[in-house]
Amino acid sequence: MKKKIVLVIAFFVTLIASAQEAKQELPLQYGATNVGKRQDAAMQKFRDNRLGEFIHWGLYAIPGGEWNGKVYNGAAEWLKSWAKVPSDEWMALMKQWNPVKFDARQWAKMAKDMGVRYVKITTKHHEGFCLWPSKYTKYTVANTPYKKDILGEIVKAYNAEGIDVHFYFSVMDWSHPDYRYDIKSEADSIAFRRFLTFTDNQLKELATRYPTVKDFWFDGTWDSSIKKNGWWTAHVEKTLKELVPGVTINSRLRADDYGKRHFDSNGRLMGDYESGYERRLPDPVKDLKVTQWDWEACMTIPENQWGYHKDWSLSYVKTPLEVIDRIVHAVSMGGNMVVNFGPQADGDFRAEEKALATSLGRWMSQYGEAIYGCDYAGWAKQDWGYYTRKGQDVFMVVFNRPYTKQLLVKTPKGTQIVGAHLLHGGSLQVVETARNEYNVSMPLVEPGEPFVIKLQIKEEKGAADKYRDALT
Ligand code: H79
Repeated sequence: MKKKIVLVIAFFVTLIASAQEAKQELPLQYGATNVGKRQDAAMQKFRDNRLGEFIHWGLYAIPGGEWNGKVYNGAAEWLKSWAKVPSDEWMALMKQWNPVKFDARQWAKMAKDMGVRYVKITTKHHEGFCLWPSKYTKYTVANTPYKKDILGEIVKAYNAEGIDVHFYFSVMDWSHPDYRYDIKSEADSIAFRRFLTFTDNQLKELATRYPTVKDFWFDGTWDSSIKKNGWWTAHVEKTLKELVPGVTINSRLRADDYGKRHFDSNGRLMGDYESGYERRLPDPVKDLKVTQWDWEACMTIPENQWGYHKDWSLSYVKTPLEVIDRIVHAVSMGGNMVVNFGPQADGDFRAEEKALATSLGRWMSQYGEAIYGCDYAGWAKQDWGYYTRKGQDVFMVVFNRPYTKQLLVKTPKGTQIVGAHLLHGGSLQVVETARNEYNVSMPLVEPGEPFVIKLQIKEEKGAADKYRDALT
């Protein structure tokens, strides 16, 4: 009798659960295109690169945050909006676009020395000025005193250094008369259709002129006009993937049938990686859900300046160690980090950025083994810093020195530590203090900077499988 009741209850529980599941699953025409993480070689390369350089370069570098004698503290690339400058007046800056010190090979060398494996360059920011000679607008480098195809030179020089080039592209375009923030009438709808065709043309132009492009990173996609045209974002993703085999696309481009952005109405990531982490990072303990998908964060060196701003004293400027902390933090949670640079109007980098690049390069050349190709380790976070993992190698990146001189490590069930050594240094003592708990001793001579310990581990079969499951 009891057994019967249990069976009946189980039947109804299953029925209710499957009914709920069926209710939750909305049929979508323009939802996610991938099931889980992409595992092809191009995506693997995107992921293994881990560290990128963002470059914001456009007309906004000329005023550098100042308009008619007033300095605006907001992001310099938004100055046109802060100072309410009409488009024709803003575009008159093109007459001053003559970056005589621009040397793409020098930029690429700086990037290489910094240890970045890819660059994300603003082909066109919200202002509408194109760094390539686009056929579809007059607002391009071709119509400036400088004339030359800046983007083409960048692609060539960075590729020659073995650095992947990703294109930043703002859909929102303040220079285009057909752009609409919302669609409120038939006339808006017709104008915005023309705008989407213009954008399609520009994107096809970029994909065909620069076929080595590895990624498109869309921005300026939050307006209602775009949310009401989710079909178009799916169409862009599809078209670019047909034109450029292996190309990766960020989630920020995408809206689904219902205008839901980044994640579709069924909760699935759209595009190939989540790109919502702008100037912020997931919590390393509470937000482990991010390890389920690919993601990329981006950061500024001052609080919020992407384009060149003449006065960096108006906000806090991060130190090289704080930048390195964010890079490691991202990788430890299975993400990439892109560090932003805003070159000057003359084509050179400001002294602070050059100094940061040098510091970053020094650390990456020493400890890059714990960054490139590394992923979330799946071990419980400890106070001394972050874990990263590549295959059987688990790295401890130590940012905080304990007075106890012992670094606590808790391993997952079935995982043993059999050795530890300082990267580029000697072996360190490991003491098992409890089941799955160890003390790894601090090096006798402290490196005086965040350093890396490489652990040798032994895993029972089940433990390794569990780790692999976490990656899929
Ligand atoms: O290119 C850099 C920034 O210029 C750009 N993305 C990075 C990589 C960026 N800045 N802000 N944003 C993206 C999001 C902007 C949101 C806002 Fe608004 C714009 C807040 C206020 C104005 C749009 C309008 C959203 C809310 C109101």
